[in-house]
Amino acid sequence: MAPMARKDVLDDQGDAHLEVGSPKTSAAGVPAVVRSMRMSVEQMGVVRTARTLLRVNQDKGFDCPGCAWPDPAHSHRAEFCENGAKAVAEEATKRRVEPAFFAEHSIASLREKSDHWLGRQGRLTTPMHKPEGASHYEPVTWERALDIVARHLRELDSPDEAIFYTSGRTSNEAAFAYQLFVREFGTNNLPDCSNMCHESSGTALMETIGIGKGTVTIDDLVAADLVLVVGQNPGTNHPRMLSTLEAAKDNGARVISVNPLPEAGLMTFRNPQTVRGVVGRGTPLADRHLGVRLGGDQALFQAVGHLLLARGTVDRDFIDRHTTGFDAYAEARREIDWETTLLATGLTEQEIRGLADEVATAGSVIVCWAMGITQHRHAVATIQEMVNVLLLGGHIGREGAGVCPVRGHSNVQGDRTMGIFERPSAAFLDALDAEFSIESPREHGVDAVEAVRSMRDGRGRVFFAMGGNFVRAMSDSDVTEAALERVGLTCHVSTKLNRSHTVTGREALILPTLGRTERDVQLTGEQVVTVEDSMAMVHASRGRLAPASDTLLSEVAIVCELARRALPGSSVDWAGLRGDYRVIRQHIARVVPGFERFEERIQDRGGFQLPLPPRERTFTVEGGRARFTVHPLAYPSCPPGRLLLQTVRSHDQYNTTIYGLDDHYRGIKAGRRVVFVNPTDVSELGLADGQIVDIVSEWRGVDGDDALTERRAEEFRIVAYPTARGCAAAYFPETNVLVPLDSTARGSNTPTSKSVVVRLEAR
Ligand SMILES: Nc1nc2c(c(=O)[nH]1)N[C@H]1C(S)=C(S)[C@@H](COP(=O)(O)OP(=O)(O)OC[C@H]3O[C@@H](n4cnc5c(=O)[nH]c(N)nc54)[C@H](O)[C@@H]3O)O[C@H]1N2
Ligand SMILES: Nc1nc2c(c(=O)[nH]1)N[C@H]1C(S)=C(S)[C@@H](COP(=O)(O)OP(=O)(O)OC[C@H]3O[C@@H](n4cnc5c(=O)[nH]c(N)nc54)[C@H](O)[C@@H]3O)O[C@H]1N2
Ligand SMILES: [Mo]
Repeated sequence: MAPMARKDVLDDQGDAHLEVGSPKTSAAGVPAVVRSMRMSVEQMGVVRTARTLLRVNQDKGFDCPGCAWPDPAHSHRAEFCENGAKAVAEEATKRRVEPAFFAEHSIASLREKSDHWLGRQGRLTTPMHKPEGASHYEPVTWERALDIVARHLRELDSPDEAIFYTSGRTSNEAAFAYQLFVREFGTNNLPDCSNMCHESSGTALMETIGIGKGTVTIDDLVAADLVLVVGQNPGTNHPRMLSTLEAAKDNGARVISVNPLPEAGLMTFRNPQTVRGVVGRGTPLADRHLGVRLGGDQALFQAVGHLLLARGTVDRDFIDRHTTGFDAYAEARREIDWETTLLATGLTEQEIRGLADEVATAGSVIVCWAMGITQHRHAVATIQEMVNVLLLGGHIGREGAGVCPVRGHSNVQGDRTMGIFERPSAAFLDALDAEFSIESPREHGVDAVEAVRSMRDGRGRVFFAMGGNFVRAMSDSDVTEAALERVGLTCHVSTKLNRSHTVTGREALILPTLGRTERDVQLTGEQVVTVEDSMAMVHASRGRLAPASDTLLSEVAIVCELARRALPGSSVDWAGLRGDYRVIRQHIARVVPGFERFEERIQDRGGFQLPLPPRERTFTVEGGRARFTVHPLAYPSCPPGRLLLQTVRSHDQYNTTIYGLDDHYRGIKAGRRVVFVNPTDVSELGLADGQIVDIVSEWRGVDGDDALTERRAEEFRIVAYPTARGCAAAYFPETNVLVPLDSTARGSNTPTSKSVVVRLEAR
């Protein structure tokens, strides 16, 4: 294992030039658009920039590869945001990584480079192969590359020795073909980025309301009386959500942010698309900000539940007709231990009562959340407590009310709908088997964490990735890297170079593919793909740009060609699927509920919405009722002298892709190795603002009684910052080395990226 050389990281990340300014109190506005154009023009040139950005989220254009926030239902104006523009520029860049690049750079030398440097090299153009024992990747033909994968798969003792990862940009068509191939091959080993992301939401919602997705639409948000934004930073990660929140506010909604950090986008929003945003002072978005302690949300929502019950402001009719478990819940919430509640939340009783009053008096309430909630040990319980509070007021299946887990990757929700799941339902597999005359395995496969264990322990022998950057995205970087190095073959279908290409099995392949912005031409002509957004709207996406290289194959083509080689006697017409994606959609229409008349319905500009039964108060849980659930109070404990660290995104990154080294809204310039700490904690720890420290994580096992293990991330600069007391924040992926593999959420197995016990060691 070669840990990233510090020197290179310092040179490249320019931390020597790091500047810390004061955090911003408003987001977006003109400077944001100017900044994004600068990056676009640098990567694409002026003409390509204008031509490309005009197509984003447009009729006959492509779906933005940025986030999964939906397009406004009735708007004919294309919405465009700074970070969407960056995501497009990253893909549409004119820079190229050609075979000569790989001849010049050994794999070992690429491994010394930072994520930022790797991404900046440009688009991958040619399939590349690292033969066993070689130090460099060499160009290889598609035929030979796919034969190599097929050979490795054939040589396994069991299909379960292969692992097939998916990131969340893969289209519905590619995802469907991929999971079909994997299941016909004989395994459910389909981990995906969702395992590290919203898995806790899926688990929690499936158990309580019968569907693992959100229940609201954009129109609901605009119609809501009260929107809670909990554990989410939309100013950076879902900038278009701010326009929706602004519309909601114009309509009289109140917005409350619950977050250990006072994130700029929620404090004031300067909408670049309105006159008020450009010349005015912007819209103050959050009416209240609750600076909760990391992991304090379960305690907060239990307290709100208690207060609503005490006031008697509950929707008795809804509870009686549509729920189960109310009596047990009411009994569990009858008493409240204020001391523990205040300790867990870090809030005052007055703040908590204030929140409960708002919920009690609002006619319709929506709770939005993202990684601040899902990446904790008790994430599933926390989400279910939020559901409890909504159920108390009948805030599901009513206009302007419901749950809104805000998804990350632009098609992560669609990939799951298409069957990218290690624990598929029997109904799904039955339908798949009937459609294709195959026999899918019924045994569950591995998720992302189990995939690492499986490779670490020598069971997983082939790692195939449809997109993403697994070694950087996963927790416990050193363990994950060592696991990948044990396998016989690593194979990545990718658009851009990343660190996962440098941490190889004995043999390795990089298969370059089309991005969503590019034209996809197959035998029957130009193809259309589809995606599903965070609100279950499915719509078409048409790539418009010329492909980055003539040699690229689409993800669908790669899957189909691989399947033809790996499954010689297959009953599936793989060439037919590749030649005409409409054929894939016909299959999807017959296998996946809600996709009837698929082809016809994607002709509409806005696409169509998949059925969300809870909107009609139909709950596909036992007894047809939504479930109240009872959970013992949990919150992360942190020994004295230690801090609870969350790992977050800066404004200049997309997950493991580092666009630049600034975090504008948090006042950081030209560097990423910073750790944000409350000023009082800084001085109580005997440290100083600006001091350079190592961050050392301390892990004593799931139950806290194992022997202590430590993990270290070196050379971070302390930035005194108004985060909740006892809490700290630093950027991922640099800090993924600190998150222990076994530290995961109960029930969803999601790494606890927002809750790592650390100490800061002066250097
Ligand atoms: N530009 C850009 N857009 C993106 C991404 C990107 O990297 N860059 N990533 C995409 C993906 S895959 C995803 S999943 C989403 C992620 O979107 P977010 O979830 O917004 O991303 P994070 O940066 O992880 O921010 C977590 C937020 O939760 C808060 N938080 C942390 N812990 C707690 C807690 O215990 N309680 C509460 N109440 N709050 C807490 C943090 O302070 C922070 O504001 O964004 C998507 N969109
Ligand atoms: N510590 C910590 N770790 C985290 C998180 C955290 O908050 N903290 N967040 C987690 C979350 S929410 C997520 S979703 C995961 C993200 O995990 P991943 O999805 O695995 O990671 P990304 O960085 O989004 O993947 C970027 C790579 O995807 C490839 N790519 C981009 N577009 C395409 C495409 O269209 N097709 C193909 N085939 N490849 C493409 C490019 O090669 C690029 O380098 O990370 C997780 N890891
Ligand atoms: Mo995500």
